[in-house]
Amino acid sequence: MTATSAKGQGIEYADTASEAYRAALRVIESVEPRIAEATRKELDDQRHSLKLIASENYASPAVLLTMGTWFSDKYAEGTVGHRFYAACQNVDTVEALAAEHARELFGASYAYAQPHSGIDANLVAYWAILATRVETPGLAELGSKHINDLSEADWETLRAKLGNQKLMGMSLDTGGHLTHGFRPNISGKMFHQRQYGTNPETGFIDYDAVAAAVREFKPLILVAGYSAYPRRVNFAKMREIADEVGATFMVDMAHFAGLVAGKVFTGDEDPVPHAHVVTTTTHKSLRGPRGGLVLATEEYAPAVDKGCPMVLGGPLSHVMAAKAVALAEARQPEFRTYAQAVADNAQSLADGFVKRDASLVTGGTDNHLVLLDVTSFGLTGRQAESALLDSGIVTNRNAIPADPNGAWYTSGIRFGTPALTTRGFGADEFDRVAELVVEVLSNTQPAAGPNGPSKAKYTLADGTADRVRSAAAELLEANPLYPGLTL
Ligand code: DSN
Repeated sequence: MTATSAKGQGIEYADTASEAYRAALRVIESVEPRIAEATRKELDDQRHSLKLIASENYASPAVLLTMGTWFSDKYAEGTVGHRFYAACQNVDTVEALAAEHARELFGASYAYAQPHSGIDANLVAYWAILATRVETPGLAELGSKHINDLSEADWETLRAKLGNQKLMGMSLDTGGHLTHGFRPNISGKMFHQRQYGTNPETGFIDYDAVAAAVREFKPLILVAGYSAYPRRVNFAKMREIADEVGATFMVDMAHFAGLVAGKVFTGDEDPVPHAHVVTTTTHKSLRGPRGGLVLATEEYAPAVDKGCPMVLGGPLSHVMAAKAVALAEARQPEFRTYAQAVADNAQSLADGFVKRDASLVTGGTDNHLVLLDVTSFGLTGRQAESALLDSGIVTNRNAIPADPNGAWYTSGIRFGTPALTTRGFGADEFDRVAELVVEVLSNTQPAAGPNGPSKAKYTLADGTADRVRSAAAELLEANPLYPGLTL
């Protein structure tokens, strides 16, 4: 087994990794023992719970160890070969390698490895699009080459133009992300925004309805991508829709980048050949360190390359190094096996729910996530999430389309298969997971708080949590996390 296999992480060098972590924890302990203790406990907690959060995974020891180095100490604002600080030759090596692996893995002409997170990646992308589509032509119109040469009045004119652009993305309650134009997020404040949703009957994207909305609104940027939509997207169709109004087409593939890397999503479902700009995180289905990445066509590359210091603070070189390692892992043939297993397992989880009469948004899945409507159990998402957690099942509550309980309490639970697939869970184990989830939710009742009805309080029938925890323990012991790693 290697670090990139579908089952298990880092068995080959478990002894070496164990020695490294034991030594590191001794060093940490000598300064702040409570941090060493929390670090040990976190591994123990992760080992002993069913991690079903769709946006989480387990990075390999190689990826994790790469982050703990002196690259953290180096400032390197700017980009490869063009830094605002001296002595960045080794950071240049790291950043160039991360970008090279990303380009090769995704077949992109340009990759930017600096974003610290998905939100940062999206901000870099938005500003790169604004720079390319609004600032550069605006400067030319004003007869200037650089914004510093503009008069106060001309600068105000250009600033007003930059702040007067339109963005359209998928609404949060139908599965989009808050950075796709949700008003409380900066994206909803920076742009005039409108959102497209899904068909209220089916829960699927209705491309004709999206096209009609885009034709009417005429956004500068059309965003596709999702955090909680359990279906694939036809990016070729979305690009056609964007082209009709001259919109820049951007895809946020943070959730499903691993399925793109692993060639589960190909052709019209692969965003890279269709989008002008693609953003992602590196830690979800892609199984790397926490961080972001931007891919772009030649047209947008020069502006994306200015992401730091335009939008980003100094690059996290230690994390870029770990991105390079993770992307190298994802280029191995084993990663395709893993990605296919992630999708197959989601199918098995969804089937497991459906055959036990649980209600799923869109009736199923064809990606890595499943969205369960818990109103059929008489619960809010918040109550369901807490009862599952009591039983050792870690999930997150999530809005469902037109959610009657809003974005805080919600009416859904989102499940994802990337993490447990890394541990080695297969179709049978995911069917058992569905059974355990249904057992918990069937034994959970809403309860009143001291001031009356509550969307958070619940009672769990006696014995349920212990019974489910011990059933989960059997699955977890058969599929250990970081097997052989001892602290
Ligand atoms: N927080 C991520 C998720 O859970 O989907 C997206 O930002």
